[in-house]
Amino acid sequence: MSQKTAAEKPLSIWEDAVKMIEKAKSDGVETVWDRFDKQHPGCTFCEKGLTCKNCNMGPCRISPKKNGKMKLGVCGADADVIVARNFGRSIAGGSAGHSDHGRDLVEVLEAIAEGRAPDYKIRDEEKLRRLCEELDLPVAGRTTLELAKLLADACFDDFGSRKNALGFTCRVPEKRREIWKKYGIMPRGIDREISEMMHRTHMGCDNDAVNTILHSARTALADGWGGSMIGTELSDIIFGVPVPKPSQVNLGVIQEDKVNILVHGHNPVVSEMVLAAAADPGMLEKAKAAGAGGINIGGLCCTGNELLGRQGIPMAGNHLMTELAIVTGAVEAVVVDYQCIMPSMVQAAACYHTRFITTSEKARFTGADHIPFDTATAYSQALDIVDMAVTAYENRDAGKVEIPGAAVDIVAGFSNEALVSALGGSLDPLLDAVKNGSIRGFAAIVGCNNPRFQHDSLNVALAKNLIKKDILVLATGCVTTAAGKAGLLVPQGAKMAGPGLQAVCSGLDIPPVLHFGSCVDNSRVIQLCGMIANALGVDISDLPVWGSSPEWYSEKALAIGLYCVASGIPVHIGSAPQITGSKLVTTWAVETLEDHLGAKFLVEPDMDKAVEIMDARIAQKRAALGLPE
Ligand code: XCC
Ligand code: SF4
Repeated sequence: MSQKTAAEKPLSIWEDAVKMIEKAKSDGVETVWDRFDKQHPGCTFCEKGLTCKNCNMGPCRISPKKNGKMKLGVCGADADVIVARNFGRSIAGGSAGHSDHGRDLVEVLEAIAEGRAPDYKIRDEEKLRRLCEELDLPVAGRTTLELAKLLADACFDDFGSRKNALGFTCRVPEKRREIWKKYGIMPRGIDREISEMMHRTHMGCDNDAVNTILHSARTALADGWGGSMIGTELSDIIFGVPVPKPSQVNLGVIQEDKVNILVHGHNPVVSEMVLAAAADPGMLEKAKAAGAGGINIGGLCCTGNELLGRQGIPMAGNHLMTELAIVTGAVEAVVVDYQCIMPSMVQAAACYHTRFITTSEKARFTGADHIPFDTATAYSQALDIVDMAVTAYENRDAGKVEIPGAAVDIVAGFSNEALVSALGGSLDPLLDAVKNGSIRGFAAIVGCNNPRFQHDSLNVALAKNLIKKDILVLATGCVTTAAGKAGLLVPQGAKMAGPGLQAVCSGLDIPPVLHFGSCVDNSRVIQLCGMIANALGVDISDLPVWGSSPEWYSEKALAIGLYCVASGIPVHIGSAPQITGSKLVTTWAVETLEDHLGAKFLVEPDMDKAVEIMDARIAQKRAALGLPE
């Protein structure tokens, strides 16, 4: 966002954000927007994906020569190869993030089974058994803990090199599996695909851009139907399947008279324990003695979404709100695990009494307090964390406290299980609504904020435009907070929807935008698409569905986009990835993929135009299925 646009309109559509951006200025706290202005406009080579740093003959930056031909890198790589390699490495990065998170859950499940994680338990035995059966594991006569071990082993196997297809690809419609086989993109092993992506993009390996793109798709599929799906499913088994429950969003959920602890990151393993420790009678006693009215746990980003969906904690904010939450001056501790945690939060916290506490060896921050979290000693370490927050409360400077905005009511915590049960036990009522046109289609809006855009403006505009067209929206990641603040996560929000969706929402008492969890929970979305496609006897690419990430910023969002496309779900994004330096790769992304995989990317920063295109495709798909408009 240039200085000029910044002067024209506020940096965020939310009053709580705008107030805190002002306060940050007067408190001398630098924010993401300040740094964005200093970085942009940036390097055009990099923006187009035309910089290669993959070896020490370079770095190379290539551009068109006067005669229209492209220069080559020192090794001879052309624009197509360099762009495809860079893109592939981004996909590997995003897939690694989700999947290594998934692996952490497998380790916890195994530790529970072996009695090494006494503070955790299996909260959903039924789902554990159901998954084991689905994966064709020998369940007969086994105890819960034996099943847990069996499932953990099966999931570990999915990370390796011994399989031809990941376990959960059993959920993929037959037609889609055939396409994957035809193009050689059936995901085999999660670590294998990621590692092979790194290998292929080393100097002197995969020098055919299309071939690299196809392996990128395979890597992303290993994320969606592998790492992310394992993360979601195992979290459900250990912490419970999300069911809808009331909660609240925005900075107003921070309570002036309480010890406020914000959990931030992605993995629920630490934050669930912190939530439990915050209810510890000894801690509450200590908080009272310090003059506080209690201990309040609020969420940021996806760890927040994990705990909101399962335990109903309120959400303080999404990605671009994370620094601003500290600026309220009323946060005693920010407890983080990994991913999407701005390094600047250490400095922001240092401007107040806030303790910034890291817990993962994979994500240490210089200057932070580090608690090396171990599932063997989880509860006592969580007590230590809460204790640090309570102690910090005594250092709070009342003069620096300002909590903007009133909390907004939401209903959150949908899952496929919860959806089916809201429908009375089967998907049929939903399918009927799709068939008779009261619901014209589905769109999953995924995550993220990006200071390129006015904060949350695209997320909210897109959601509102879609529901007006009777398109049911599933929200995951950071967009959930935006939808919540806009009043879209309550059944009354259906007033903003078209007549068909309005009727469905009031009949089922559900919001027009369903909180479907964190970013790894996009695995629920592809699973649902698989279920619907199977029920209709078609491929996922035949369904009237879309994915979208209007304000995407992260490699993980890119991986989600690509696994959706490779699964047959077209994906809209608000800004182009760094691939525009290659006409070939760009054309593949926005056109050619459709011919081969039945779905492609749409890049469109204007939400009115985007919805027009999305709507037209939904109409087309409905017609092809013989459904009325
Ligand atoms: Fe990160 Fe998941 Fe994006 Fe939010 S939404 S900015 S990835 S926290 Ni997934
Ligand atoms: Fe340059 Fe080739 Fe090395 Fe990349 S791999 S830095 S293009 S020489």
